[in-house]
Amino acid sequence: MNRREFLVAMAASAATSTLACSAQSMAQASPSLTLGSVQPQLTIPEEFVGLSYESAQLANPDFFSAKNHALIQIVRELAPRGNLRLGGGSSEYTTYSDAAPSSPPPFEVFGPDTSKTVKQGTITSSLALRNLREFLDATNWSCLYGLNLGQGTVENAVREAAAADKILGPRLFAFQIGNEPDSFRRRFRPETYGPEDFLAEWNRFHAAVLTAVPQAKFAGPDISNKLPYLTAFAQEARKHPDVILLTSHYYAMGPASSPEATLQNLLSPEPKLATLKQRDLHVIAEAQQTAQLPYRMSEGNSCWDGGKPGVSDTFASALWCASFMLQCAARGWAGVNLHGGGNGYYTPIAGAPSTGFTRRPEYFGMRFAQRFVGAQVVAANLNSASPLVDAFVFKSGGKLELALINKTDTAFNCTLSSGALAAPVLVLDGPAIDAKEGVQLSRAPHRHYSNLATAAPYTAVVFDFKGAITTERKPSRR
Ligand code: BDP
Repeated sequence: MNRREFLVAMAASAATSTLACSAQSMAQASPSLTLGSVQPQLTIPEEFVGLSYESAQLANPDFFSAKNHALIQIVRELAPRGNLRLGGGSSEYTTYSDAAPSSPPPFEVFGPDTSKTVKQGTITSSLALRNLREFLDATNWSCLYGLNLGQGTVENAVREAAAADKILGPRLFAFQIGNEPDSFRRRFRPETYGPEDFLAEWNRFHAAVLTAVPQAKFAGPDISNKLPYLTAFAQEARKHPDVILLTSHYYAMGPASSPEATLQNLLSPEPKLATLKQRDLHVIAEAQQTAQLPYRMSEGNSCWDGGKPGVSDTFASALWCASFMLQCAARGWAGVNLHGGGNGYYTPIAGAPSTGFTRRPEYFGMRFAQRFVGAQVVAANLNSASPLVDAFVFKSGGKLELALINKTDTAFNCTLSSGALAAPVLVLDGPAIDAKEGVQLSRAPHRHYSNLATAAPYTAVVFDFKGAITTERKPSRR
């Protein structure tokens, strides 16, 4: 922390450690927000926001293409920079060909991919890669590119990697080898398949790709939920300077058919069916430590097996998404790729070139998180509040901002002490928690500073702080 950051941190902590919040419920002890110091090492990276699509979507070269103006517009509006991850279940069924497509695309859009989707035989062509490059240039996004390990040959992976490297150029962030290899067992591999077997295969593909593309960079292991694979991969990554990122997936609930995959569960602090439990988060931190690498949640969403209607496509998913993404940011994760495609229930962007595209509720939750890109995390602890209210504090351009996410049906009031004043600047709201339309992210109607910060029922609000917090000075350490 440099001197300036130290001063801001001290000002923040001295002036706001006594921020007192009070809920409307008189029965409850008055909630309080305690701030610690600014964490300059936790700066939200420029490409924090990400989308994830099925590799099979590349079988239609017109989808990710400069011609798809509507999608370009919507992606640019989501984030001026971001990361597009290509992979998913379908990536284990695709092959690559340098030849021009000999027949029309098998579909216009692909997705959602569920356990029942027919994924056989999609082909990624060099035309699709050239169009993808133009799409990435137009959106200013990078690409995390998945190769087929489950059912593909090493020769085909090498051809595909060489073409992707040449065509995508600087837009290619890294390759991933295999999608959810921890689920290969009893699907593409025998009963006994485990992390060591995966690493042996990964090494074979990795070495072959490097022979053809010596400058290639890699991320992984892109697992579903079996963390021993991440631990083993992190050990292996130490040997390979070209591995630049650790990745795994997260679904808050699933499968979609489970009666427990409900809207209320999605909003709870730890959904019962979550594929990654909070008690296991330390395994990710340890893997990062072992490999000395950043970590990215490279695929995930509200509910696996394609999402749940009435949950994944509602305003609840927007509040979940805003809260989840900011939690990931506060942990120092490099980014989050929300999975989607087609007209799936959980896709943040739905539609097709021929019908146009729509912004689903979750899209606005992502934009809420995007607002804090570039900001530094400020340690914050909301005590005695409902577990359904989250508070995050960030420092950006010398100013502090508070994000309050109220996932309850009652208003949440936060009284600020020490002369601090806050004004709402941005509000994420919707007509009802289960509304599928009408979700919006808009400027707060009145930028009025007061010592009371209020988040209406089911809203996420960004507040700007002023007053004692930014004016207080500490003596210099010189
Ligand atoms: C993941 C797959 C992805 C699916 C998703 C789901 O990687 O392709 O779309 O599950 O079931 O395991 O929704």
